[in-house]
Amino acid sequence: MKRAILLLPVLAGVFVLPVFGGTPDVKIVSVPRSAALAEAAVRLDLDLLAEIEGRVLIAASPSDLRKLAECGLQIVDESVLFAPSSPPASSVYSFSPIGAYHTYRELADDLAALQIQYPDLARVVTIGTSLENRPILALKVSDNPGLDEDEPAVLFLGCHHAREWISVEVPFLFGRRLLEQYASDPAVRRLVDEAEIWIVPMVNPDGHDYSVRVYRYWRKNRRAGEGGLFGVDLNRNYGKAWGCDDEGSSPDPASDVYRGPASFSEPETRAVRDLIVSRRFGALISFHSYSQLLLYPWGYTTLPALQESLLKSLGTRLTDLMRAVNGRDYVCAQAGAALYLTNGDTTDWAYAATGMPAYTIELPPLDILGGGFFNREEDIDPIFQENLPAMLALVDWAIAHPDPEPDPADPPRRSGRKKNPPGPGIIRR
Ligand code: 0X9
Ligand code: CA
Ligand code: ZN
Repeated sequence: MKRAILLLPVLAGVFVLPVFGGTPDVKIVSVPRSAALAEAAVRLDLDLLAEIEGRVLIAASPSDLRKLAECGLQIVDESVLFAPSSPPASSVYSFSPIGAYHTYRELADDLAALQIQYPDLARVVTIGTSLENRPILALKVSDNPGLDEDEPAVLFLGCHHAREWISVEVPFLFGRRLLEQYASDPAVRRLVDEAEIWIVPMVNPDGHDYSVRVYRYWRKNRRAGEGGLFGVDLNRNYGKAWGCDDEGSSPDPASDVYRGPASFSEPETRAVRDLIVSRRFGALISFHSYSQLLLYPWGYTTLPALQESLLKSLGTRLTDLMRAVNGRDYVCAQAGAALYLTNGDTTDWAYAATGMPAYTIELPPLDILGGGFFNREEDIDPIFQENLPAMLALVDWAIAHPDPEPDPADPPRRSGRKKNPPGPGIIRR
């Protein structure tokens, strides 16, 4: 029979997962690594895909499955990891191509609906236009949203990376939640009254659309380059230590971490930059997925930022709040020291430019076995709920600390260190 064309190469700890083009009767399963499996793999000519944390992923036909069961191997069905989430039952009536997740169009419609429903609290603002001419939309939540009030602003960003769909939903749900609770929850009302809360759920609409319609694992934007190469990694295109080495980003347009020809070469990063410099921002979270981390600057060096102790203590408070909701552990750490080096990332630039605490949250799951970039639709709400108290606490913190000073420190480039030490989760970009 024809084998599933699913490859899962593990390259220096970087997972690259091509689209699942398998035959429908092939299941992705995992079994524990064992001598019995090794023997069966040779005898049955099994299609072994990868080994992760002691379990071996296999593309198995029905007859493979039967034979594995005969060998007494404990089989876990992992198919859900590799299937795009299916639309919920309700979408039979109103079809949505990616179920509970937002397409760009659905996001634009839902944001517009929020402004109509809450005209005294919500404004949809176009902060820029993507390469393919999609408005990059922000939801501003504040009392007097039509005015620029002299209040600390807090920024929540989602979807620099196209395939990280959950990172759209968490900031969007936060905005909706603030609006829904304003009338009934005095704590929410105080935050909305005393701050301006800015939410950009989809920084990279072109990439997201491509991920929805063409290739689920697309990461970058859709910049067309020579020779049919596409895409700049928007989280390598910001202006702090941009391109300072080729370890934290790549000059090669074919690379998934291509930094672009210059800092802020892309309209999507310029839109975020222009928003940030346009008013007094006091804190920022940029959502990504996956691996349950809360990361703070610097990402381009292992050396600590001048405000390391604040970044760490505030960050740890946030992860404590997150853990308390569902018991799910998020690790708080310096990005460049704990994960891998990057240069040109959002939070390094935002922190350098303004002095505000700027965090990257890597949402669940913890690893590829938990689903990688495919969070089940039923997990969207729990993931949002566990991030909610941290988001509220950060707004509260910004109100109490209204005047961040830019960090003048520009640590000397790069301490002598080994390449890409293993971080707390699976290392992948
Ligand atoms: O590599 C990134 O841009 C982020 N991870 S992701 O898997 N979502 O692509 C992490 C950026 C955090 N910064 C550093 N690790 N330096
Ligand atoms: Ca306000
Ligand atoms: Zn990301």
